[in-house]
Order: sequence, then C-alpha cells, then structure tokens
Amino acid sequence: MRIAIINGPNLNLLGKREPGIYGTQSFEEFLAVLRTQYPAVTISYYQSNVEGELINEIQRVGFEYDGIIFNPGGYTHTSVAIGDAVAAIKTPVLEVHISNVHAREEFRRHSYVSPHAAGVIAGLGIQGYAQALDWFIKQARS
Ligand code: CA2
Repeated sequence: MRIAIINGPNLNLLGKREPGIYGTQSFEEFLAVLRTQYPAVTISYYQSNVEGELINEIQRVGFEYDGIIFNPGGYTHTSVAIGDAVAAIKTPVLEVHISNVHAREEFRRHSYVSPHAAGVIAGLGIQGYAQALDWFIKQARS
C-alpha cells in the first residue's frame, strides 16, 4: 500500500516555532516513528511552500497511490487551484489540520479542499496524520 503525505507552506517549521499551536515535534521525527509503526505501508513525504509545486506533487501521486494525507496549510483557505487539483485526481484525499481550524479565526473555517476530500481531520495535533493513515488501512481491508 502506498500513501503520500503532503504538507503545505510553513509546515517545515513544525517543532521550531509556535509550539502552543503546532506542538514540539518536527515532522521528520514524527514520520520516522510512523514508518516504524507501519512497516507494510510505503509512506512518501513531500513538503513545499510553493503552490504550483504542491499541485505538481498532487498530480504525480494522484493516479498511482492508494491515499493522500494532505495538509494544505494556509492554501487551504485561499487556493482555488489546489482545490481544483484535488478534485481532478483519482486517489482519495484526507485533509488534515494540526490545529482546530474551527476554533480559530473565521477565515480558517473555509476550505477550498474539503468539498473534494474523502474526509477532514482537524485539531488532533500531529496525531491526526496517524489517524488518517489508520483510516486508509482500514478502508483497504474492508
Ligand atoms: O492547523 C493546521 O494544520 C493548518 O493547516 C496550519 C496552517 C494554517 O494556515 C491553517 O489554517 C491550519 C499554518 C501552518 C503553519 O505551520 C507552522 C508550524 C510551526 C510554526 C509556525 C507555523
């Protein structure tokens, strides 16, 4: 089973800034644990701060992989193009947000991605990615 994790802008700063909102662990540390816990799953990881690069990666994995776990970062709330890319691919996408976007500023309540996602996880911290991975594994078994 192949799962792609894609993180959008500023998520390369995880563990370095704003620990109160985004936690203290870097994504690379978390990913190493995830790969150890799920040895049967091939987990690719891609992070970019650039909108078009994220779209290229969505298209690259979007017809071959079994699932995409996608945190579009701030582009969630602004990018028609990223929403269009998610709508255009075959692979199901779970949208993940580390923070509870519904408990923050009003503008974070709208997502251009959610209408095209299989589901949305928000506010569970970095563990939301593990929850998303569990869901894809259980879906594949059923
Ligand atoms: O909660 C999330 O995962 C977000 O997608 C994170 C985005 C934010 O714009 C969304 O509304 C919700 C921001 C990512 C910024 O990541 C940082 C991580 C560490 C330190 C500073 C920023």
